Amino acid sequence: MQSLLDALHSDALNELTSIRQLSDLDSLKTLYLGKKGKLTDILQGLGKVSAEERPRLGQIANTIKTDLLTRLEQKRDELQKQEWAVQLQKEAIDTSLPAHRLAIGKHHPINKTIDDVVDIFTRLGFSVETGPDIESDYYNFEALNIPSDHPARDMHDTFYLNTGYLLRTHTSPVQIRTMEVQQPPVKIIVPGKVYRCDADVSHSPVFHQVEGLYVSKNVTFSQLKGTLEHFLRALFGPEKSVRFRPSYFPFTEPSTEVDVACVNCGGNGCNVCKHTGWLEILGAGLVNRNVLKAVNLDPDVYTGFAFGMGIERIAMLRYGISDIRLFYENDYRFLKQF
Ligand code: 2U9
Repeated sequence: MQSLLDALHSDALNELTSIRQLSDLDSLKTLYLGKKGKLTDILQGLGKVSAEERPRLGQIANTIKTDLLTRLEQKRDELQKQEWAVQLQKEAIDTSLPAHRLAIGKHHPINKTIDDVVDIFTRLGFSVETGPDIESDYYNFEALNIPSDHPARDMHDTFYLNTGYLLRTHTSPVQIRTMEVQQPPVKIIVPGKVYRCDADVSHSPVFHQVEGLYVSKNVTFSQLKGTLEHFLRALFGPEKSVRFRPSYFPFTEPSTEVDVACVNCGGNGCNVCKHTGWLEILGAGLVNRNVLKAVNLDPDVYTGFAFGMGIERIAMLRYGISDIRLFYENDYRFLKQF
């Protein structure tokens, strides 16, 4: 029996040296030391051995078993380390390689234009006010000297909501709301979305306006002219020619429309300015007496100037964009150019 045990020991050690994979290690363990393995087989013959021999052989069998278990574990460690080494090699990361460049977001040209316009006015002491997109007929029209039978209502292409409510067609209701709660001097700039039922290459049913209002004692038309001239040169360049034409708005009297020399041809005439050499940028005027009365200000004590501009139009002229819809499609190829 001893020779059987010795043979088993050396066979197992031989096989162990040739093992290359962790999975084979388990099979070897089962084959020699498992419940139905070779060692158990041999020990079944222990019954036939004399009672004096039995403890000695039992001890030898135990020593062999312990030795094999130790060596199996050593081999397991060795193979595990080899496997990890191979895996590490395969999955190695070269930290010296340059990283993938992340696509960095850009300011949308509409927001950029709003920011630039608002910045110029805040530097002149205007503060920013905003208000709700859903307005009452009173704040959008009545208080601004546009009663329901006024022809100017047609020009606003209003989206009406439930009786008495609508989507604001201009940001002017914010100026009314501000004057209701703030005593003059009121000097505010009001950016925001406005809504008009109109759509083509240069009109969108939702667009952006920036309006301004200055109400105090002794506000004059020449202050309005100086302010707007400064604004237009700050936005379009210091040498730009500016002209004021007489116009009409229900909320201002007198009223004016303001042009700058064409950004495309410099005033010589081209498609962009329809061969006039001028681009219309702003509407403005002195606040109508009826509007001051609507907010309980005495028009013989207070005067004011107001102005308004469409941001999409300005952005299209600044960046040479011919279709307004490009602003709203969020095509990254368009947006990344700004
Ligand atoms: C109050 C009093 C007066 C705001 C003004 C304009 C002239 C004007 C247009 C420009 C292009 C609208 O987007 S657009 O179509 N705006 O021409 N806006 S004066 O006048 C006000 C506003 C509020 C209390």
